[in-house]
Amino acid sequence: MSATSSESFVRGQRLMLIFLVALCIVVACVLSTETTMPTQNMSNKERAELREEARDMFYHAYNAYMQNAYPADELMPLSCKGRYRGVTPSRGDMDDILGNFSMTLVDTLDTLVLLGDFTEFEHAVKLVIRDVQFDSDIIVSVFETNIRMVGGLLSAHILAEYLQKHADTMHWYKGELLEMSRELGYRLLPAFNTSTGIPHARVNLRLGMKDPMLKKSRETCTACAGTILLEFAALSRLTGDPIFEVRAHAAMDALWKLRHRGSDLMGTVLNVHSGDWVRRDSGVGAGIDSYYEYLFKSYVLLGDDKYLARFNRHYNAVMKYVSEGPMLLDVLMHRPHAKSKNFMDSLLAFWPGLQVLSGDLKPAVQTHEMLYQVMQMHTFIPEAFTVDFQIHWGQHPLRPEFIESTYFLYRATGDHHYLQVGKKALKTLQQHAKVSCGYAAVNDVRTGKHEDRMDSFVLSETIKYLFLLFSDPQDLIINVDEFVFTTEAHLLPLSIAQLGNATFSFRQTDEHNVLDFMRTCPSSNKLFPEKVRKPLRNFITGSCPRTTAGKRLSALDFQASNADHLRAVYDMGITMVSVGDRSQGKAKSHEEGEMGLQFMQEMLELTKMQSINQLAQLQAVAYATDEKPQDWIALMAGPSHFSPELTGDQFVQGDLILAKPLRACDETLENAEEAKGKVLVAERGDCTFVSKARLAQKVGAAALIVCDNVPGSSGETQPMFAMSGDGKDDVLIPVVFMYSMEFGKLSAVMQRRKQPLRVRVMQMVEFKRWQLAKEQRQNQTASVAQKPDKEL
Ligand code: DMJ
Repeated sequence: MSATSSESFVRGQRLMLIFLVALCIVVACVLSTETTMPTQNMSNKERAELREEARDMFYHAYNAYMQNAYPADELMPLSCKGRYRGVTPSRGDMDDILGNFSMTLVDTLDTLVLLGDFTEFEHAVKLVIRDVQFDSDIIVSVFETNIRMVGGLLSAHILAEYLQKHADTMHWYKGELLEMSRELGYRLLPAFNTSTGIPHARVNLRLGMKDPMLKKSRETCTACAGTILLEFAALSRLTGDPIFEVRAHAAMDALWKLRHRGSDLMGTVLNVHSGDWVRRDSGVGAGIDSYYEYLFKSYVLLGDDKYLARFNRHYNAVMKYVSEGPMLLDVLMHRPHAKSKNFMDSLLAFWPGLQVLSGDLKPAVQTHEMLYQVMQMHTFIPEAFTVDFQIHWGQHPLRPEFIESTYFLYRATGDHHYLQVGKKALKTLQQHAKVSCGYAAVNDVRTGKHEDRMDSFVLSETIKYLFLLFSDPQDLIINVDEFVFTTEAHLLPLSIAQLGNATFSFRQTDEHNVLDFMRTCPSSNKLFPEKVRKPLRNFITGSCPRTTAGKRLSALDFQASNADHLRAVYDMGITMVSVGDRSQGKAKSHEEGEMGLQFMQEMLELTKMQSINQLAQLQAVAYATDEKPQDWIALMAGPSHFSPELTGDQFVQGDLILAKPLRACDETLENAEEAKGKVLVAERGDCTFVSKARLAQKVGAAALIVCDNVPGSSGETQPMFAMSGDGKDDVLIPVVFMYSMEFGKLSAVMQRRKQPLRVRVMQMVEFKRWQLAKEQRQNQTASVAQKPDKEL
């Protein structure tokens, strides 16, 4: 493993001191003359044409599915046939979505109503009632079955009753879909029988948890367990059976208890029995995404303040640790200052939409802008892309998240930019994903190669959000503002909150006047996202290759020794003062001046953050000097992600001993007996940090120091980093890393001493505090000693 930038946390002390006062004046002057221009408006005619194109897209995909795949769960658009669980060759865990229950049709029912196609809706509902059954010996994902099937059935039931009432149709309908969703809900319930109340990830539709394949089931993801409440609350309130809502609330409560009490962040994978975290990465994308979404939307749908309070706590934590400018980068929930990944995943594209709903528009505009640039750069947003916007995982299964956020941003701002973005997304799908039998996922955005896969969310979300974006709310049969969109874009009416049992009525559509929102201050109609987007316009342009002109240099990337960086900083109007040299920066253009301001803001934040991180995370290996045993010296060391953190006045003390063999990569050590209770030293290399740590723990060492294998390396000249593990947390002894120069000093003392060298592994900040207290005590004693006798 190398000390990558994502792992480094000690950079502040090496950043060149930059003076910015003069610069800020220069830049501010430049910016004061700046005006911003809104995006070109889209005509009503064009918008209507795009809405009709979205409708055509829907029917192209829907008809392909109905004619060639139904009653299968999914359409395989390249082979133009249905995908059946247990019949079509397995794709492994991915197939847990499929329950042989006509998933695409169920998932799509409410879109038919939004399109105003009541005839097809009625026909489709009849098919579902006739054909779909759940008594199958199949293991399915609880999360996916809930959001796609339970959610699909519930919203279709709600809309069927709505049409009975308002469109004088479907009078034969007697709540069959609600009964089906109740039955499916019961089949999911055995998954909730865990000691924590957090549901298992999978369940057998017929056997519950009694399937022998589920014996070892224990891990689930945060989003999997935390994306149940909307559907289950609706199910309980519509059927009058409280069990679903009770179980879903309990799961949410249990998850909340597992947050990290220091950072307020959640991990991604946990053990449903013990409640222990298995993966502590924390972001807003894969594995967590819809848990945050459901906290907020549970508040909106059910009106329970508890969920808003929880959402706010998490939201603040995300904005503090995960959000970095427009980017959202995973950190470790227990070490939130250290980034744990250097890539982002496409699922996080839902986040700006959620930010819009929660009222935080500015960061939503910024992140959406970044994602739009990623999309333009790679045609589609790849499943995962690096911090410099290169492809990490090139697949694109025609996901909805980016279009969903585009829709919410348009609804909140009325800015036609979002219509243009939607147009681009729509045309891209038409050009690169449309095949004769539906729409095919893209296997790799670099090659554009297709995959024989059309997920049900393409119809239920991707195309639905496109259609909604280009539709005027007044033209829709239902007032979408009276509904909450579930994570699968199913519609649940807000009136559910008023329901104690099985009956409810829709609120009148004129209950909320749109004008009320326009009168709010500040009015969302007056917000001007262009101003926020503009500085980010070149955020990622030119990052491939990295050095191309136009890419904004961020403070995080800045290196004082890099001539290009110095020039870029100068061009942004920043005056730098280094030893004996003074060059007055003058912003070349308005845009660069604006970038300069942003750069300085980041630099200030970074310096602040780094000095805090540096102190908080830096470890120390301390020992008493030869001369005065009461005087201690501490050498700088780095922490690890996989071992317990020594905090406060905690330390581990022991005699130093070198591992034999030094690399400590074998089954055991030659000097295993001797190493018991000691602070073991192993050299970096040949095997992973964590395997050395496991060996040290196995032989009973009190702590492990891993010393670098690169001669001359030092924490004084290169960034310190935290050693990565493998996601498991079985290492219980402290493990620290020392560069060669620092370890060299320790080794020299060790060799000089006749007695074993006793060391303390502790936090550097604690060592400093300890030293300071000692000095103060000494000073006090000295001053007392100097005081004249008569004053005593
Ligand atoms: C959908 O099934 C849902 O939006 C879910 O919350 C996340 N993944 C897919 C779409 O990408």
